[in-house]
Amino acid sequence: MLRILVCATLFCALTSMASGAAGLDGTRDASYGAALAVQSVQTQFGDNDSELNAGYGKVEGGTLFLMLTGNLESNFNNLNIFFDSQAGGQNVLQNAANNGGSNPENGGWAAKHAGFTFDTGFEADYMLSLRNGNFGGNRFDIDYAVIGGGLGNFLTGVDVFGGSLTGSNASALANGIGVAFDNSNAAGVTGGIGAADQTAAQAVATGIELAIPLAALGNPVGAFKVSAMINGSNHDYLSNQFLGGLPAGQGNLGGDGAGGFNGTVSQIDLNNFAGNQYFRVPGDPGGPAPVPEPASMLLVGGSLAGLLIRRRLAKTSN
Ligand SMILES: [Ca+2]
Ligand SMILES: [Ca+2]
Ligand SMILES: [Ca+2]
Repeated sequence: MLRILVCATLFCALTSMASGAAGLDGTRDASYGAALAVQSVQTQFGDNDSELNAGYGKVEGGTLFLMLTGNLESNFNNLNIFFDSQAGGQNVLQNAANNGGSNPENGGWAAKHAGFTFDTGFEADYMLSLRNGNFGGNRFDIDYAVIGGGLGNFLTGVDVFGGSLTGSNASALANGIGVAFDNSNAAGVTGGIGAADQTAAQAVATGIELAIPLAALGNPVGAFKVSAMINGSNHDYLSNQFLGGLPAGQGNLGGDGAGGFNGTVSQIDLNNFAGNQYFRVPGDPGGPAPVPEPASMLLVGGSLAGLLIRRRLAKTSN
């Protein structure tokens, strides 16, 4: 009887973990807790058009919920989010596999990034690219790419909100990634290149929200890293909106790091800009305990058996 009760309790714990998902609606709810990254520089890509105010993340029931508050202009500017969630990967991004590198060819991003360098310690494994605009009607598109995965190793979700720039779709991509976009922010950071008002940035509650099954990120165990940035529609002109942020005083990077256009972002080396242009997402920040590893499961089993034996001993000694 005791054994059945214990199993039922374990089952309840496991199922409550799986059902802890927040509503995917583009609004930051309280369960995200404190920001993991806060914008450090005003936007030079359009106040309330293209701005990243702060980044939030939590892992629940095997899904990463990632919230980037702010706006994404409806001109097909790309919000590119890179994940360093596995050992290895590319600190220096390579070209597409059909052009001498190892990356998927979706959206032509890899050819524009060949040579782009992240801060030391960030080795990208996966990428999401999100954009919205009007081309044959309003649409919001999302791409997923496996960095170093070779030709064709990507997924594309086209017009995932059904004729709308904003909305929510819990299965926007075939691997179960969901996305929501609320573009209503009219506050947060302002236009310019000065220091961001970080209090205002943290007050913003709307923007891009993603639900990403950890399997789509290689099933990372523990904390992993995210680098988010807004690029132009052709992946060849970087804004100054990154998370983690660029230093105050920094304008758009463009293609040459100083706002100039040269057709690619290949020359950009984030080591040349103070601070880490990435942030860490805890594996399970303040949430329920992760599913035990097999070794600790044995320990639990062992101690339960011990408990049963002790109770039997206690009974017989009565
Ligand atoms: Ca703003
Ligand atoms: Ca990596
Ligand atoms: Ca840096």
